[in-house]
Amino acid sequence: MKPDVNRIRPYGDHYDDGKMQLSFTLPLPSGELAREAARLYLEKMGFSKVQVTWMEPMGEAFSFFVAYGISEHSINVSHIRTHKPEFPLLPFEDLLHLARDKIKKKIVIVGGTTGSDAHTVGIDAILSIKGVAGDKGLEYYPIFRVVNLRAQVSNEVLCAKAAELKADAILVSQVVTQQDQHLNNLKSLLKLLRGEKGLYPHLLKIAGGPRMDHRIAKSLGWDAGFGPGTKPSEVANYIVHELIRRMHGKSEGTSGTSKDRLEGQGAGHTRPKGRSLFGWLSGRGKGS
Ligand code: B12
Repeated sequence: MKPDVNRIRPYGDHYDDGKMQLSFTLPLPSGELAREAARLYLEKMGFSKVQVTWMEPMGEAFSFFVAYGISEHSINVSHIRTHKPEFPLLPFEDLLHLARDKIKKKIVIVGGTTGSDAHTVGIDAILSIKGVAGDKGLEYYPIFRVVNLRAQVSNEVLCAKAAELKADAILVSQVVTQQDQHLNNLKSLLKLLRGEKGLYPHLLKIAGGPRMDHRIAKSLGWDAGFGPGTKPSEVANYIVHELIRRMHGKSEGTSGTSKDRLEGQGAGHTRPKGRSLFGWLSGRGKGS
């Protein structure tokens, strides 16, 4: 069966039936009243033929439900624009070669999980040498100097460390999302970074976490966002290509014309004429 891209609906028991599984919690003790409230709530949302198939007490005052219902809505996917940073995925050796050729210095990366968030596994998967799923972390790449500040790092400390070490990229993990604390935290960190004088104008600001994606990160003013299943090699490639693009105007092997790549990055970030790339990067070049 070839789906009609102008009119995509969920698949439950059979093609195009619109049937969906939902799970949610209501602040009501388990019982017939709670079950009926769950059913009516889903009907109010527009679902038909609602079946509440599972109800379980969550303490005395709450109930958890699993339910099925049919949605009449469809979505036209022919005009949907996806949000992912675009860059070529080079093999390890090729990436090292490109970075050495074009950047000519170690790329300094400062990372951590910020705010009160204590989760370190995600940031370690990206930064530490062991990596994740057989994909080595950024510490394994000789082109990077990685400083992992681990978890519960305050925004002030991260910002100061990035300035002190002349970071080329900061990598922030946010796992706890209750009350949107991840979004608020990333917003305040960005504000701090914008006010910090000692940072490179080309500094890459990269956010990640299980409920993060490129669209969310960009909407907060960050350069890129990476979500579940991210491999360190993807992040390594993004960093190298994007730094080269900012320094040379475009990345090797890419058109550098994707809208994403052009948003929010002014020409002021390009290396001044007559100044060596290394000099400009390290702030030691003519006229720095
Ligand atoms: C392990 C764990 C813990 C451990 C953490 C140990 C440690 N040293 O990290 C401990 C027990 C300490 C813990 C504590 C808490 N936890 Co916890 N924890 C988990 C658990 C089970 C696994 C998280 C994990 O390690 N995932 C594996 C990593 C590899 O995945 P990842 O983080 O998504 O990372 C990948 C990508 O997202 C991405 N990525 C992540 N970060 C970054 C950063 C960058 C820059 C980039 C590029 C990519 C990237 O790349 C990674 C690799 O692919 C999850 C549930 C779950 N199954 O996911 C709950 C979970 C995250 N915890 C949760 C909660 C609520 C808590 C507590 C608040 C509980 C409590 N009431 O005390 C506390 C938090 C305390 C605090 N101050 O932060 C909730 C979060 C809910 C929410 N959305 O807000 C979860 C989802 C559990 C749940 N279902 O309720 N937790």
